[in-house]
Amino acid sequence: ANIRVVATEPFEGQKPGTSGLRKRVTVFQQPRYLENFVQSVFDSLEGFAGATLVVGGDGRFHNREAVQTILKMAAANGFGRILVGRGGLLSTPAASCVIRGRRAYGGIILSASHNPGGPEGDFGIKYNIGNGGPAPERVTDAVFARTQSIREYRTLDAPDLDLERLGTQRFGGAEVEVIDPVADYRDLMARLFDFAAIRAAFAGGLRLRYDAMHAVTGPYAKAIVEDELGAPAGTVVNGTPLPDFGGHHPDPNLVHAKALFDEMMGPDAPDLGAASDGDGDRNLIIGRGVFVTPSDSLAILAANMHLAPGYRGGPKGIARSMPTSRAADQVAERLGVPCYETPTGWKFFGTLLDAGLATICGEESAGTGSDHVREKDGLWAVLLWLNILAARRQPVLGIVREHWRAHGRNHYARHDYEEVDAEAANGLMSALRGQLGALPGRRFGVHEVTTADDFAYTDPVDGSVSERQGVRIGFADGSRVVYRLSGTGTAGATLRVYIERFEPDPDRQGEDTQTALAGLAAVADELAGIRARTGRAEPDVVT
Ligand code: VG1
Ligand code: CO
Repeated sequence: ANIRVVATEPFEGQKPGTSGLRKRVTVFQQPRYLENFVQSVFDSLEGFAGATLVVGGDGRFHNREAVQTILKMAAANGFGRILVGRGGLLSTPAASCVIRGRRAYGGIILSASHNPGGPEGDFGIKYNIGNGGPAPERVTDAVFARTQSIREYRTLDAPDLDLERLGTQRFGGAEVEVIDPVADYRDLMARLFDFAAIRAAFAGGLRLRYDAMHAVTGPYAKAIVEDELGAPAGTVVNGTPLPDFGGHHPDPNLVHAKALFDEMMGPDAPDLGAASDGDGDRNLIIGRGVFVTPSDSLAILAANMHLAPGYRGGPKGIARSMPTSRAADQVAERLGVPCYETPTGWKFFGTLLDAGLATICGEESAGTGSDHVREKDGLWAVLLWLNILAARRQPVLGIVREHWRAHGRNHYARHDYEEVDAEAANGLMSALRGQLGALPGRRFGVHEVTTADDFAYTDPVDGSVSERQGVRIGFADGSRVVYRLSGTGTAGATLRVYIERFEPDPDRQGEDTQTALAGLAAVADELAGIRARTGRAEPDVVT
């Protein structure tokens, strides 16, 4: 096969966001668009000649075409060995697991996560470094700079590779190995969790419903939960990955996983309901009759993870993204371990995990993970919950209530205003930033502002600084409202408003979250002028 150098010109807007470059499929289908980005990644890296690259994606529309393009470019750019999941599939956490376990130089993951797929849907690509985690900002900044000056890319003149045939094939100057996308990951899970105890729990009647949302986790969940742990066939629903996710949003929240929610609130609800997103890094947890907010799930997992063999000593530290509720902080305090507050996006957890400062990390957006990989991991969170249920032999509701009683309850909700006019959204944020100095001391009904700032983060390990990560307003009673704009959307702007109120009194912890937060939500609107500036009376999604 011959290496071909192809002339190209820069495309505008190839700037990676919270998690890689995400655009409409039609944007990625433009000739040279994907090639430019991939070549810009390779141009920003050093010393990978002969090294190993991992490639895989969530199976969405355009995944196969993109995988073929990347294999040819990786071979032409001098990688010695490329590992690709069969069919071009790898969940995001499995890709992280393979990069680490096989000591690869890095990996390319194709996904737009929870965004819809199909010809009219979204596509995405991101680069992960050798620790298995998303490239830090210094790398993504270099890639973006390169996309603005790129003039040529390198590819292989070769027929498409057979992605269904397991094993090694020669490909230009490189070797491509098609791997089972599940095997490495399943082995890792078996080392972390008490599979025998979970198996016994299933045999004793424990019931799980796992909604894979026609996304990438189907094969993983079936192999592990049904085949390995003995849950009855049919435990995993929507288990076949489809290029358009069956026409749904593969977003595991109460809106898009409504059927699961209804089942869990119904008369014949199983013990645990779970779902994961397009690329398998998010998790939704619902107990019989109780939705567990992702922030609470993080806290409860942190408080109970010592029950799993892989985490016997409990966490060395806990990390959460800034907008995530402070439920995890209560656990850290109780355990006497540090709690880190990072900007939104998993890339900020990497240094803490590498340095052994944190064992478990989480985000309010249904992301939880640990130092076993360097991505959030949806199925991992479900298995940890199963391990805890098997060890404690208590219903989810009981575990949640006990947790609140011991640590207090953090009522929490996120209000999303989607596809807002970008100018209006930016105007809202700059107006907020403009009044930060004047806010402390102001009263909104019973709520008095005590602190107001724009979150800036200094990484405690490498000292890198990330500014303007979201506006935080703190109130006298410990409540909090956070505002930020999404970095993963592909159309207009998405305003996210995060609302949190701490309730220490066990007699009042049963209150409905929306009721408990209604007053603060009104303050959040008044403070930022959401209605007035965006013309929206209601959020599109509340999670
Ligand atoms: C969102 C979430 C963030 C998450 C990111 C990627 O980002 O808020 O917590 O890390 O998606 O998740 P943003 O910038 O839109 O708020 V995934 O599962 O889409 O890779
Ligand atoms: Co995801």
